[in-house]
Amino acid sequence: MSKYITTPIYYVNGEAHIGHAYTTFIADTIARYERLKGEETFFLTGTDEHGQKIEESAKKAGKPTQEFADEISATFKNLWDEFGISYDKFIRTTDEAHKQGVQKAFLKMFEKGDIYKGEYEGHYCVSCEAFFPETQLVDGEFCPDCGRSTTVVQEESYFFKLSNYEQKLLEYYETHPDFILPKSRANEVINFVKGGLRDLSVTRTSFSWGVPLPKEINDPKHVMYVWLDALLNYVTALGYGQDDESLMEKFWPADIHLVGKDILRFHAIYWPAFLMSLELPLPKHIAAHGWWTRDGEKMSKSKGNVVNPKEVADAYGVENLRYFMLREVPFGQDGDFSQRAFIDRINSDLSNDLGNLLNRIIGMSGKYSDFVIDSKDVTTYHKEQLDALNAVIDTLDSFIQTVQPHRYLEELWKLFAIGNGTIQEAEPWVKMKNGQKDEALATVALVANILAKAALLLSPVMPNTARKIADALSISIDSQTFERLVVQKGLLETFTIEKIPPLFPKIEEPLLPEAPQAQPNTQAKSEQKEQPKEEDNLIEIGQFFETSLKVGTVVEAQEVPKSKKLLKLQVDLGEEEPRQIVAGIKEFYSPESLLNTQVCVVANLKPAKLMGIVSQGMLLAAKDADGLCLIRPEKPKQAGTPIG
Ligand code: ME8
Repeated sequence: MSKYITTPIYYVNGEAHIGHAYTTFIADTIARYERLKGEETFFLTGTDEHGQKIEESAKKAGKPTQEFADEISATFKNLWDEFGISYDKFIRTTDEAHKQGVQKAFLKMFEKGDIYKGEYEGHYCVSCEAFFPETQLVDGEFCPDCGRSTTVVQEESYFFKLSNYEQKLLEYYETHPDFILPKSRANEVINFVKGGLRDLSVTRTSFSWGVPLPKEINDPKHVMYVWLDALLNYVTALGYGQDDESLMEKFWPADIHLVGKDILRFHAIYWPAFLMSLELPLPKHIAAHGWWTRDGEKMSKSKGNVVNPKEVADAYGVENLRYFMLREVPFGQDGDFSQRAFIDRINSDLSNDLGNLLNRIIGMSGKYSDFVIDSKDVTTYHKEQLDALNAVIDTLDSFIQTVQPHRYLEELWKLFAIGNGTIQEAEPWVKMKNGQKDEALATVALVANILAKAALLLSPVMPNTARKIADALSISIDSQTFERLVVQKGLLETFTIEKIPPLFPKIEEPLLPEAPQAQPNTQAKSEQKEQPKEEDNLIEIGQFFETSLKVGTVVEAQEVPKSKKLLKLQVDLGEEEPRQIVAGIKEFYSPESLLNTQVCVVANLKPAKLMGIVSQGMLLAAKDADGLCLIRPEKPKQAGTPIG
């Protein structure tokens, strides 16, 4: 069987940051895992280089557009090379072969009658490279996705008959419940389609940095809409519309398009509609991950808090970074990058659980058997542990197939818990003293087997680290060994373990400067001083219950344009409709990081207007000199659950 895994192609308007690295790490992990299983795998990444945004960025940089695109594209490619990303092809949308494929696709849709010429009048967000109908704009002007100002565009345009595909798409989602992963994200896509699809403008005349229309159409004023051009990369990379389409035959349809949630709509609505029009099969999964923030704040160049993946990798090691990012955040949810959390993961999971286990058996086998490890008595003395670890191993594949790398690692770590637990229980050092040498050596061999299987299974996430463990255990990381030790559940042959230096030295202090801190809030301090002393201000319990406090779930979050402090939220309180709440938390939370999280709400406040927007409640939060944090229930509770 063959497997085809892709990342988005990244815009060349700025260098890679931690979010790009995250998507690429997950895709690389899946590709490596499939190769290890012996699947023929094609892993695609690359850069998206056309469109108004790139043209404008190049102008700002004072460079010819192609030269600018060449430079930034190279920074992505070099970074992935430095990180050892195992891509099979790095596509650029300025590649001639890609442009040829895109023109072929356009012509096919045109000849079929799915593309027609008309007049476009609407609102365009250059940053998102997306059109929005007036009804979707915030305050009649701002982009509903990024909050930036949109511009009114009126021009002749070719349209794709997206409206024709509304029903077909809905049927497809219905019959393919795993198309969108995690499944919890499918509803937002389905609701969007159910809300009605308008035909999509797929050409522009107001700038020229794009793929020209096919010469058969003979309309040189137009260039293609950047998303049509970009999405087609997934098939042009396999030779679509070019002379040799053998890769297309082997690898299409894609198994997984990995994307961030910001571009799910493009991949789960436009892309399948284009493919239906081209009469090509649809990808098996679109897997959308969440958004990374830094120390709870949205990353932005102006705040100077963007995490540079190269700096982090140089300080802590790229494989530690891969492990942290994949393990820390449940796939699909937003994640926060903090050095504290990162260091805790390295020290506790890698250094304690894994590193110490390896050191212990190197030490024990050195003392008990001159480093020779023999599995001959493992089944006799440790049948129960072998069954337990095989049961864990059997669950792992499903976590890759359903794109849950955090669950994969969480379960994999159970193997080390079995190893550490067995040593503690079996006390091989006591057995050695009591003359039960076979039993003591069987425990050491059990743990060596655990480490060997775990090294194979960890290798897609931490390839070099896993190789070092494998070297010490005299095995190689390849499909045959994977088949023998993991799939067939075989045991290691007799070998001499190699003494290697600790793989994960403990990290005591952050190795990078901390993100710029929020300024101490002097106003908050003086407000605190003026509060009456608690004992002077005692209330009856009934007075407390006059306040209705409830748990709510944030179902929508947007910036309030032109406001530095305010976010507009829709909070589900278990009532007929979500409540609109305007909260002064924008400096501390990005709208994305709040989505689907829970908050505590004062639910019986009189409605108030903030910047002209009605607010029907207040969020509970704590603020000190270090900043503000929301008060949330410790465990998820049903929306509307009363607090008190
Ligand atoms: O959208 N957290 O390119 P792009 C998590 N060219 N992931 C993040 C992130 C963050 N803070 N920031 C970026 C484009 N990403 C189009 C794609 S595909 C046919 C065309 C990741 O450079 C995430 O994967 O804006 C997101 O989807 C992608 O970068 C957007 O990259």
